[in-house]
Amino acid sequence: MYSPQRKDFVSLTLGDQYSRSYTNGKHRRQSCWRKWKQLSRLQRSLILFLLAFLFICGILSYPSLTEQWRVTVKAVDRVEAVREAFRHAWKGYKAFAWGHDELKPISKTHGEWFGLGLTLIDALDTMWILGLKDEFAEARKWVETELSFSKNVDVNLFESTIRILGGLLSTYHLTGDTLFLDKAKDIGFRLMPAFKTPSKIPYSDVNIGKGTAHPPRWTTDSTVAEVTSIQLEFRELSRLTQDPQYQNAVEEVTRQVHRLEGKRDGLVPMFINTNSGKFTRRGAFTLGARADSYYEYLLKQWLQGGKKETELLEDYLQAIEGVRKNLLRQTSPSKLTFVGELSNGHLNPKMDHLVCFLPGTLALGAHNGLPADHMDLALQLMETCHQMYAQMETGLSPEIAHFNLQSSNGRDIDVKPADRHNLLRPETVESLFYMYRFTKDSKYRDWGWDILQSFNKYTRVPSGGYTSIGNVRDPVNPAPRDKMESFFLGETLKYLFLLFSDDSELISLDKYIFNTEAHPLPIWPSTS
Ligand code: DMJ
Repeated sequence: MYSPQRKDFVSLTLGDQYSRSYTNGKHRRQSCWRKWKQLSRLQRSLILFLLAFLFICGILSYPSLTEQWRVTVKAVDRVEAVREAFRHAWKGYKAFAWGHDELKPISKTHGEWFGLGLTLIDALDTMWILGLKDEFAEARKWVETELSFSKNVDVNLFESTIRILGGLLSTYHLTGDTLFLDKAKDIGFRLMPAFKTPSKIPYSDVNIGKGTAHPPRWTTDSTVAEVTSIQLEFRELSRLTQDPQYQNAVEEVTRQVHRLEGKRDGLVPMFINTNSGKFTRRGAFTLGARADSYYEYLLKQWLQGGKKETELLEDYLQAIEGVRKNLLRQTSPSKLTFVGELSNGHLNPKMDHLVCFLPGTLALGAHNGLPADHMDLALQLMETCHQMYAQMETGLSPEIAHFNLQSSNGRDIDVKPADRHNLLRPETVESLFYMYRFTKDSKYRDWGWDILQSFNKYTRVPSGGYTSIGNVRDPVNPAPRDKMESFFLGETLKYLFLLFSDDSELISLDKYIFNTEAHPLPIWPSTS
């Protein structure tokens, strides 16, 4: 008797609750309907209009919300794809070239240039920026225990400054680890004999063990880009060490080049003599090899020093006008803007891939208050550099492109057989990074993504590493060259990562300038 009673009680109670809420709901609906009927026709129309408006807003914002979500997911995927590419490159370097200058990924061995672990040092700050802690820790250990500059080796002043000194200084800034500053001081000091020349324009080569320097065997000339693109690093070394000798040496070069005869509307020749201090082999002007970073460092030194050194700015502005006046042309049929080369008054319609640093540099200048038409030019040149990739069968740019100026039919871009190689260079992705940071136009990310995919398709070596290739026009046989340049890790992958990263405070362009090897150095605080 007990259980049924309890059961009845429960079912009754529930039934009562349900019936109460049911009648309540019904009652509420009836009273709502009554209230609605009591409203005037105008009031009812207004409410209906408002509801319809909210409904349409919801429908319209749905795609943009989903698009935003899609973009975020895509950015995360792309950032991860760069990390994966770095790990793959590092795997090859670790397995076959650990502690050596360069990986030869096909033959699974290494190449030596200076014998100083160039790839490892060039890649230090990239690992830090990509958040690859384990890889960074093992590389740091190598620097601590194995890296010695007390070696009887000849190194190129420019290359070791931008890659080794620059790499160590930026890693010191990012990590605060004084191991890297000590190593930077050591190599900086050992490079100083290069400046002991009759003119104080440095020699190209230094023996860092013996403390002697010399020009290349066949000439007493140095390359203009080389002697004018070591300033950011040596100036920073002086600031950190409070020892002015480094800054004094490189600024003497800047002063002399500023005054020199033989420029054309601010454009510099490619060679300078270490005895006379004068330009030689005058009459040839390019923004490519042997002159490129002269222009880059004018702007970046001006920024590094807090926009006070007006001669640097004047030289930069004059040079960009010189580019417009002497070197700028448009192709046929598509009107691509490019920077040609001038040789004894004759315009040669060719452009090195190296010139693709220029859109990024122009955009950086415009971001810092230089004329808006610098940005216009940056936009046009960026398109051309993109086309240098997009029009090739592998999606990778050749080392040098020739452009069509004839109005008759033809392709805008032609590549000579000897220029079809790709060395995994960074300049285009470098500029894409600047352009994206300043415009937020997602097409720059998409172009960078296409490039990364082409690197993965045509230059990735299964056992680890990436290789430069000999023919960007042949997707069936791109002709691997068996060499991974240190700048692929130091620059190319770093700029791709920063291009895809949504964190624009990660190496803010208002706080850092990148040296020409993509090593970020701080813009000096105004008290420096
Ligand atoms: C790098 O060593 C530097 O970017 C330099 O300014 C030019 N050449 C290579 C990359 O292409």
